[in-house]
Amino acid sequence: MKGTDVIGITVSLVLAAGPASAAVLENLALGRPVSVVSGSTSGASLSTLTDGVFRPAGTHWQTGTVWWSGTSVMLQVDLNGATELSGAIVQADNNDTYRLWYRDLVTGNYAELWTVAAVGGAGMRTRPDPSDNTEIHLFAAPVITDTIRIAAIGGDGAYSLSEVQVWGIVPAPGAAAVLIAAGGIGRGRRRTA
Ligand SMILES: [Ca+2]
Ligand SMILES: [Ca+2]
Repeated sequence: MKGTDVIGITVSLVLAAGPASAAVLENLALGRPVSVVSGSTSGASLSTLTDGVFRPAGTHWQTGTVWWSGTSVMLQVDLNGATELSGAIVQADNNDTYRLWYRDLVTGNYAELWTVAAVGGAGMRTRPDPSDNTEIHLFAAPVITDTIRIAAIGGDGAYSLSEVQVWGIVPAPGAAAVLIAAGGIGRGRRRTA
């Protein structure tokens, strides 16, 4: 099958282009547009989720945040093209569980990326490290995507977010084409979520 060899070559190029350990990661969600996929939110503008600004730790969950009730709300961040993501930082109400998904460029489906667990304290708390807004939760493996989604999946029914960051390597002009090819050439292959 001629496709198999092409896929192997493409993956090698992507890995060769950006070893995460040597590269500087940047917040690729910074300034990117946030939209509502389902449900509706109250409070601050959706743009505050990707403005790079955290609320002071312990801020009341409805003060300067995007908040809602129930688990019907799904939010989406457009990353402006295919990019490789290595990790994420989320600031959310402390006593709930949230989840990030990424759009799989091969299948078009959304796959789980990170389940953001509840933490101690009260009010707005950053994950993975409530005491350090710069610590990045690294995914098990980098993913290539152009869109992420986030939702509350459980807790006390009162949910809020104040910052959603996804960290990756800014593609060099030539590397962007390779990333897109990696998603396109594999069309039809299935990945396990
Ligand atoms: Ca913010
Ligand atoms: Ca809550």
